[in-house]
Amino acid sequence: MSELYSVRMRAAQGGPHENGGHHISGAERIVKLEEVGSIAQSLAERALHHSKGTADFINITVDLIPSNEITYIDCLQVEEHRANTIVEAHELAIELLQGPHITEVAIQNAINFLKGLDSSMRGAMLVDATTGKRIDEGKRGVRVSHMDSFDSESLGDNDHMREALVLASKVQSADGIVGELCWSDDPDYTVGYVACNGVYHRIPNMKELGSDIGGRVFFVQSDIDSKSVIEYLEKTPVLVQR
Ligand code: PML
Ligand code: MG
Repeated sequence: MSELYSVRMRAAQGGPHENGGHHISGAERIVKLEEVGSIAQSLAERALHHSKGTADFINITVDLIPSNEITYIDCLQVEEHRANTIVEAHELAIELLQGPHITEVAIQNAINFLKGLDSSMRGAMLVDATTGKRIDEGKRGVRVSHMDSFDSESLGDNDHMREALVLASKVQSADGIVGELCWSDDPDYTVGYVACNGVYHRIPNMKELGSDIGGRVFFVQSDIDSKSVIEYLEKTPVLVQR
């Protein structure tokens, strides 16, 4: 088998993220050597033609993944839902996530944390699934990385959905994570999702059209070893199979 490479792009406006630049776009793939050049180019193009604005900082990182370091996981099942208003969408999100592992207060808090952001975070918040308290520190959040799908193209031509499904599958495969809530920070994209119990539930109208505030919350069990979970989410190379 030929070697695989992780190709990751992050883009910002007003300088690099680490100097306070505003996050525009981030995306990544795991591909064969022959595809590295064309994928790097298409990721750069995306950062330069984005609904959140034109990036003035783009970082593309490429590194080899030794094949024995890759973890293979299953893709979540997809279920499509309807909701006519934001209120309906959030009620549905609560209904779907609530259960033995996640309390209603935790979900309500998570919705309020996302709504209350004054600018989007690059990473996700971690919220205790029982108490609803936020347990990650600082403004960066947990940045899930080093993942792709085996047959990325067959997941369809909606980049938002394909990438979110891959990311959500990795997140749900982590020990101690029991659910996720997400809506996009892209102003023209209002479909969001919740993930739990092996299912990716797509929900329309999760936020106002035109809003550039969005993000992710991961619901975690109280006794989680957050250091090793974060290490898995950010660093372990994962390929999602269907
Ligand atoms: C994002 O763009 O950051 C999140 C995308 C959510 C995708 C929801 C879907 O269409 O399934
Ligand atoms: Mg985005």
